[in-house]
Amino acid sequence: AAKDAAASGAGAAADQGAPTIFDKIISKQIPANIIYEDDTALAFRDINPQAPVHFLVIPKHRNGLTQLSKSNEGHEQLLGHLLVVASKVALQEGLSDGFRVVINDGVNGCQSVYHLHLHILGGRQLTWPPG
Ligand code: IU
Repeated sequence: AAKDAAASGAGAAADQGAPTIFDKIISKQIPANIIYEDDTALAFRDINPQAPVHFLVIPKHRNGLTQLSKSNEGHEQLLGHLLVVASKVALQEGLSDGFRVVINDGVNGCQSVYHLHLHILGGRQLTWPPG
């Protein structure tokens, strides 16, 4: 349903919150190191990497998902797709020994860009717990 809404153009109207820099990355107004793209998702390298491999997976149409805590049942297909893309691209990036997927939500989660995004980190032994 989320995909259909995005394809029909309803996504833009459904989006809440101000545009972010990710909109300009999606529209290619500003360059990013894009490593995967399909109809609904985009993956690009994080500009400030925290691991040898650090990329973001984002929905092309935000569909109200400024952050994960705005999600509802209507987002299930999109959220599932983003996780599958994260895994596929992680393997494409050589992370066969493992990796981490992070979603920062809100102020306490240290979210800085209010367009839902998954961080995928790998290429070294990560530690736990995170900061
Ligand atoms: P956060 O979860 O909202 O804190 O993560 C935002 C990420 O977006 C952060 O890791 C930034 O380095 C990254 N980023 C980017 O890759 N390109 C940009 O133009 C901007 C932020 I602004």
